[in-house]
Amino acid sequence: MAKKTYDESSIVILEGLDAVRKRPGMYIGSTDTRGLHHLVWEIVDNAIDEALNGYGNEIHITLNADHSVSVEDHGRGMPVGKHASGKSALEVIFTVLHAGGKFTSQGGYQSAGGLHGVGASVVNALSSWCEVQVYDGKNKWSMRFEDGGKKIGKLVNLGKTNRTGSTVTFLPDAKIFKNIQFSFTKISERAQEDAFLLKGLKMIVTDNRKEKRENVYQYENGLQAFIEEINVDQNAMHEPISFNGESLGIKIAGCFQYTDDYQENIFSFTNMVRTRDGGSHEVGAKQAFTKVFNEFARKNGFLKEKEKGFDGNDVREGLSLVINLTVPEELLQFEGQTKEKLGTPEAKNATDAIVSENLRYFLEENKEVANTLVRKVVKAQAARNAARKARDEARKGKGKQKSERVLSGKLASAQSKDARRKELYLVEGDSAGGSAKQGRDSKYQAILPLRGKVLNTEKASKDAITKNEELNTIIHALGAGFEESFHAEDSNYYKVIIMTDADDDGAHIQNLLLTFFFRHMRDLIAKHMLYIALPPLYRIAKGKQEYYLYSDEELEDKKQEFKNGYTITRYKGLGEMNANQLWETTMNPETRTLICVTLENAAIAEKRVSELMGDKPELRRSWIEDNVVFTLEDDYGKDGLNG
Ligand code: TTJ
Repeated sequence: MAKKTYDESSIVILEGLDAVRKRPGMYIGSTDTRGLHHLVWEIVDNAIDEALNGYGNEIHITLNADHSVSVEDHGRGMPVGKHASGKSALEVIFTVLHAGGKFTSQGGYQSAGGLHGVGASVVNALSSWCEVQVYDGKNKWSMRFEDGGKKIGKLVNLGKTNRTGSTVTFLPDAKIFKNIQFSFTKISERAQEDAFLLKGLKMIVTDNRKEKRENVYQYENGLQAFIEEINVDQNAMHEPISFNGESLGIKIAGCFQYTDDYQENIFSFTNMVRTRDGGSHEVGAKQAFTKVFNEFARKNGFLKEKEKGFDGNDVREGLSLVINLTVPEELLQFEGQTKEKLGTPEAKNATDAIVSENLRYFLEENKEVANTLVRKVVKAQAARNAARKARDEARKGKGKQKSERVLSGKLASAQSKDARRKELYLVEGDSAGGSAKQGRDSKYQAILPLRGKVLNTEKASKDAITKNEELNTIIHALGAGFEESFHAEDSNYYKVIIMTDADDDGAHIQNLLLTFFFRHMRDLIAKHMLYIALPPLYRIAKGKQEYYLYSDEELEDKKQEFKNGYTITRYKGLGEMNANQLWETTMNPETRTLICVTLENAAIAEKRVSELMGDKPELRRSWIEDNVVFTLEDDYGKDGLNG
């Protein structure tokens, strides 16, 4: 192949859009609901960028009745002029894969921060159709693509206009995405987050699919509004404290507030993009909190000279903190597989400096609040020391008798000592529990059958929880502590798998268990150690062929394929499968499908847990759908499962 040199300003990966369709996961991570929403973020980020540059402060996101989505901004309008290639710039934006860059009026690609997505062309490639409208203040232009980005007609002039802006509408391709239902809640939350971060930005999210709904977000002091939202159901210990500053060329804005809870909520952003995996700015902020609290405690006699200082975890119990950095292009650096971790080394000291200065000032100026906060930190430190001591003793064997007594009976434990490979199955009902015990890989898989309903921990006291037989067994089986002393890495099992029937009762049990883990062992979810097993809904057989099917769509497909002469078994519950079938379909790591439970937005999700426990099953179901992100353990594994 002939070597070519590319001008830095126009890095173009010369691949067709079909490459995106062949391996969508490479571009958008997955083809589950997370991947589906990634398409929306991609388009919205472009509109936000324009607002961030000062052009237009209103963005509409509309879920249309035909399941397409429209994003409209009031910016300058995407460029429609001829590009060097002879095509219109608009066509290039939607049909050429760019190395992450953004189109500039000069016709090159501007690096938009490394974190920004993959470009509008990827969205186009994964859509059944995609339509673009541009208003440039003189003319209205339009262009349409179908079937994965194939241009239909030319750039069309639709007449005169004096408005400016861009609108993109697309319908995700149902051949690529298993489910093309957008979540109004998820999109609203993201839009609200953008409005929190960009002062004055108005985000309007409209759902026109069934009953019309609309959310409008706009804030003058967004970071404070963000903190208030996070802490809405908590007892705040003081007013939210907002701060701003600049250090080492980096602008830092933030807000924090302590509640009497033990949970720590840190949200960090860089140039408007969420840095989910933290990075140097979070390290700097944490460093500042630890340092300033220790300083203050020593200065004011809360810590004696010889006493050991607080560690970071003590200081951050009950802290809600949001920081938003504006980092100049030349300093920007992201790390990690998903590039959601800030790498910029300067951001650490810069954030430390600004946070320290403001926190110090706050503590000095509000002595009474400061004293209450330090006393809370002292308590956290004492609790942590006590918990560590108890764990050490339990390991040395002192606590062993007790936990063995508790564990006797129902739990069938696994033989291996390698916690990282061990799995704990929580199984609905004694009969499925029995099959699971027979069918399992007893070296690595432990089984705990759950009888009847699980305790609703939303309303239960700590005492009631530890007295509850099932929950107590879970706590002791994991052996990693409880509530503030819970440490996922100490767990005896690195996968906890909830296995219930695929019916309403099963969904209810899932909910109760999720609530328990969410409230009392949240770290297990944060560390991606909690899973839901997906048992098949049907078995279809024809002659010697047999398939297990996990959805109605899969069943329809198979029926079409077989045409006739097949038999279908509908599984109403796990109990209808024998031990062997249960192993093959739901427990064998080679063939099973697990859904990993992750927290998209822990704080906002927590708010919903309270709402959902109002005992309305519909609410519960939609809470789970909207707030807990179910990611398949291996998104591509499943495709090969039935074929
Ligand atoms: C580029 O330089 C000329 C003026 O406009 C600049 C630009 O790219 N603006 C722009 C892009 N505004 N809005 C977009 C945009 C909006 C949506 C909804 C989707 C996409 C892919 C881009």
